[in-house]
Amino acid sequence: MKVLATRRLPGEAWEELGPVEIGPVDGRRDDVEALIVSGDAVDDALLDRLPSLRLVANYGVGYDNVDAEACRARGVAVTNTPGVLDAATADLAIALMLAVRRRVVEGHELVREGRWGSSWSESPFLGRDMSGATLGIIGLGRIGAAVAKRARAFDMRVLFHRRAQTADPGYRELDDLLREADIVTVHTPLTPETQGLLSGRRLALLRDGATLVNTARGAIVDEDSFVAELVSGRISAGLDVFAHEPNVPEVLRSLPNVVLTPHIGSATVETRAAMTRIVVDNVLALARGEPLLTAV
Ligand code: 8YV
Repeated sequence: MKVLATRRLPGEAWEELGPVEIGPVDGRRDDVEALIVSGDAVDDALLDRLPSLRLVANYGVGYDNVDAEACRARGVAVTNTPGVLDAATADLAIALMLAVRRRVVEGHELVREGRWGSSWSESPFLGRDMSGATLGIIGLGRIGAAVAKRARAFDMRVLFHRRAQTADPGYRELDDLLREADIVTVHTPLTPETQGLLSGRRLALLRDGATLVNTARGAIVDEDSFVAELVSGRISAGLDVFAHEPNVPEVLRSLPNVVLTPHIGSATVETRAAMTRIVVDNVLALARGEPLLTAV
């Protein structure tokens, strides 16, 4: 079975696939039956060029890059990598909260640049406590729940919003959650429903001094309005994802109230190896005519 991957994936499991062609989909390919993508776009135009395709194995839990409806219409299965990256992504969300609230990166730059002695007396580098802060989690799936668990260890007050209302005392309507939280963290998938969910109107509901952390997808937030709020200095942010990766709005790069990382939520040796394991097992299942492990 011909397998094409847009890149080689890390981890021992990869070898079990045997020969895999690595590279972009160039021109029409009649032979390719399984395509492994890492966030690359899979749309009708690409599917047209792969008439024998039976599986798109996405290296990631979010599969907004794949037109799943177009795949379904052609009988092409789609798989993702759920479950194994919850802890790593939740850890990064917490790391970004700490980095922003405790001004870790600003402090790091000050020390590195030899400005500690001269400027410390003017600015005692006061941050804000995590302990006792109110955390608002948008999307309480596997990753959101892993963040909630960590937040409780920090003695935070945890509120959440999710699509389905519940009687849980921590549940809030989205607008209320934005008004009430000191820190808001985003953990929904990007879908037509969540695109632009954090609109300019909603961002304006955030309290002065609030922090927004996004390790989900950039397009869930209206980036232009968000940048304007950050430039004003009214709120702060920890961002691992952006609307047009790898492009980051230029102005964000110089703001002291923003910590930026390059989409590394799942980027640990252990987690990426576990993601590769799922991709490989799905491709092997297809080759053996067995049920796929994580079809979406
Ligand atoms: C990326 C992710 O997919 O799982 C997701 O949804 O965003 C990440 O794990 C990964 O970086 C590969 O592109």
